[in-house]
Amino acid sequence: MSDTIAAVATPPGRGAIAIVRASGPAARFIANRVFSSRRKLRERVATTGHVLDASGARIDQGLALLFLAPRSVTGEDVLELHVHGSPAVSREVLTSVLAAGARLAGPGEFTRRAFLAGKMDLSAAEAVADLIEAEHRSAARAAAARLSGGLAKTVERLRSQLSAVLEELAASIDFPDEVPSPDPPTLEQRLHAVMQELDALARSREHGRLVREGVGVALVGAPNAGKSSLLNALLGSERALVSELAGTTRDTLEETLSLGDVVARVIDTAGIRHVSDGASVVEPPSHALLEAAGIARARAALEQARIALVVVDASVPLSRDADAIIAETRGRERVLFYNKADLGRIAYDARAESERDACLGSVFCDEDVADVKERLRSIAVGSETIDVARPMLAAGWQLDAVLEGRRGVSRALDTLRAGAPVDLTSGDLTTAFQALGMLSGRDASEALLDSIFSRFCIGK
Ligand SMILES: Nc1nc2c(ncn2[C@@H]2O[C@H](COP(=O)(O)OP(=O)(O)OP(=O)(O)O)[C@@H](O)[C@H]2O)c(=O)[nH]1
Ligand SMILES: [Mg+2]
Repeated sequence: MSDTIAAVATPPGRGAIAIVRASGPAARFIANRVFSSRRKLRERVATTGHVLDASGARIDQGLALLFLAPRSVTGEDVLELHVHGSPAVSREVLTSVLAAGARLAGPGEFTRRAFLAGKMDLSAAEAVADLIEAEHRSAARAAAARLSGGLAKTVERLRSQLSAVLEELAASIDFPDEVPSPDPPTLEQRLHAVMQELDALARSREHGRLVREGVGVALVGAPNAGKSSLLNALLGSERALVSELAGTTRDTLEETLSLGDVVARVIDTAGIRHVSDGASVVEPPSHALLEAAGIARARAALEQARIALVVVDASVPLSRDADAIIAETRGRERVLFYNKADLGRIAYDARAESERDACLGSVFCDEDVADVKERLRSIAVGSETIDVARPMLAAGWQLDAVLEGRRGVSRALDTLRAGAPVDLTSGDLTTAFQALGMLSGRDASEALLDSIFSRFCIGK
């Protein structure tokens, strides 16, 4: 890692300031080349001066900050140039820094260097990516909790419990006369406790995923059932176009709805009906193609979403199209909302025995809308509450590592329960110990590092 990387660290566009950052052994040299000031640059002191281009001409007035290794984010020498927040200025400053000997950083390369320098563990690095991407508050809080190492601490505690067992086993093998081998029932208890914690961590993956990604909800139903009206009522704003004409919604429309501790990504869709039945519901007939395209999107959204929010017009007898969608979503996680109760409840009263999950209401009634929200939440989260401050697994690779660790411990337990000598467990326990090391990055492979850091933007 002998080269020096540089990038614009602030988001693209205009702002009060832009920061161009360089990290690596040439940072100090670059500072002398591209920054002129009356005072000499001192470590960790903001110095005013001018940023110069390769020919020595002034680009902008600004601040320079120098952090010397190892006291910097990356553990290397780091130069920060704070200039005026115009895209043209930051580009020119970056060009000048590159001309002075840096190369353009790849995505996440600053954070990767911080990780490699031991400034943060891998879960924390991943949490930085999440924090940047977090679109709502609880995701940001969960990422912040991981950044502070909640997960890593839990994992390290489990690892030290395993390593204590491994040391006792090794000692009893090496010095059989002095050190007695661990007592099997006690060992079994200790391993069982570790396994339970691993189980809890594995289960937290679902919550972690929920908080991070939200839950997908597809709003589907026959044309004119009131899907878009329901979306608006849920959001409390007139987001989607609503009209008394069937076929108002053509394209899918995604909005984020807060359900308390998690968010739903609700997709409003075009009314689904059998287009082959005859003319399009909207004229002229050439629009039939558009309608068909809208229905195809609605179907795709329904397929991808975890929860189906099916809206049925309760005030009229059940249409064939509504019936088909109800049948199609049976057995899935869904909320079946019979709407327009203010106008009548014919379809609701005639509903099939199998539709015990159905609810009746109107989008115009706040309580009914709140009830739909509560049903969505309880399907998404279940009866548990999500504690975002508890360590949660946020990525598939983390779950893989926990499961691999769990398998090792479980095999060791099998060995003990079969009455085999205790030292036969040490191979499996070593595997478990190493697998858990992946979580803090101690034993992470290059490929894993690549996939994590590629999620970052350049400059991070
Ligand atoms: N009386 C009454 N009218 C409703 C209710 N919900 C929706 N509507 C009306 O039903 C009509 C259709 O509503 P939309 O929300 O556009 O229906 P949609 O399912 O999105 O329709 P498409 O996008 O065409 O598939 C509008 O005139 C709404 O005002 C309700 O609970 N009661
Ligand atoms: Mg609509």
